[in-house]
Amino acid sequence: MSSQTLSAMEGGERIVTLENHIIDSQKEVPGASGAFSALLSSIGIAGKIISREVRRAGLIDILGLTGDTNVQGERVTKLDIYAHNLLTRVMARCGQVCGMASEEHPSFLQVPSDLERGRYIVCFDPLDGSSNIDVNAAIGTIFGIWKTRHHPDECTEEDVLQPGSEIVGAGYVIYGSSTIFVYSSGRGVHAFTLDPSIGEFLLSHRDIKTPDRAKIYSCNEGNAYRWNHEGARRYITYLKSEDNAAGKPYSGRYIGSLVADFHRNLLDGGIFLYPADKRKPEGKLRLLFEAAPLAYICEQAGGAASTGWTAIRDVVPKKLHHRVPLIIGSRLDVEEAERFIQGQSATGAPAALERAGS
Ligand code: AHM
Ligand code: MG
Repeated sequence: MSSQTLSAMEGGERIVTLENHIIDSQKEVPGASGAFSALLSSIGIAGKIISREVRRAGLIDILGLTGDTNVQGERVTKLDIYAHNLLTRVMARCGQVCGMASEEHPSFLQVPSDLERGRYIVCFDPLDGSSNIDVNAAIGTIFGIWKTRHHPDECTEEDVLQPGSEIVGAGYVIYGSSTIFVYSSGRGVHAFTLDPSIGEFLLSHRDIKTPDRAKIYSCNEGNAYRWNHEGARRYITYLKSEDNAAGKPYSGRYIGSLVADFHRNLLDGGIFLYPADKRKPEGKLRLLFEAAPLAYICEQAGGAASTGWTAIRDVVPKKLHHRVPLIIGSRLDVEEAERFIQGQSATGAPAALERAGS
């Protein structure tokens, strides 16, 4: 063998595709049938197709895709409905799912009886942050996977109404400067960047751990005057001061696209807040489609997620479109935010005492 060939074999890392990774992870689960792996792979394929469509979104005006019919005379739909239809079709036909729920659909969707049904339930937000498409900001697809409690043929809406603590896998695909697929099935959080030239998601971030302490806070501060809890306002004021636990003001970063805000905070350390407010006393974000899947990912990476009072994983959905206040990100910051919201100071003392002493 020539020395040239030998040096080509040395150095560098193994290139791991999403598919390889899913199969390798399956080998670590004794008795795994491959059903879960097949389901994840199907979501990966849907993510690639949605990515392709999102990449063309800027051409909408030029190609005339905003109407019902494009220049080729083909019927077209808005991107979030396109993503919903695609995911629904892919999930229904992958053979591993018995029922699903989507942020874009009011009711539970059972896989038709003429298709093969599996034991998994999938909840998804097909295109989160879709109001940002027109300004070319990052958007994403969020998904959470649960198991049905019944026989696949008897799965009903009740099977979807499970708390985050019962999730068996979750993830998201972010359509940003790159398309990245992030998932966890309880063995860490891993991210795969799409190489569009070969059409493969390649492992780019192995076993992501989020910092315990944030550098960034993300919230729609324009809503602060109508947040229901004075503690939430006090918390943000505290973050902007030099007297906070970090000893310097946090940076504010808010895209208004949950997946994008979450992804940045996951990698760099950050806290995202969407507190209850007077217009939305129950919160804005949906438990099954947004909060519970991202809480699962965040906890797997060492972070935390809370309503301000309760861990997101413990909230039992009362209906498909159940909404919750969401505080998610670096663990120490989420715990501190909870203390403020519950009327305690950052050190755990009641707010009234702190005010009296100041
Ligand atoms: P969507 O699922 O309809 O896109 O709405 C959810 C989005 C999140 O991505 C984002 O965090 C939030 O709504 C932004 O809300 P606001 O514009 O009120 O700040
Ligand atoms: Mg959404």
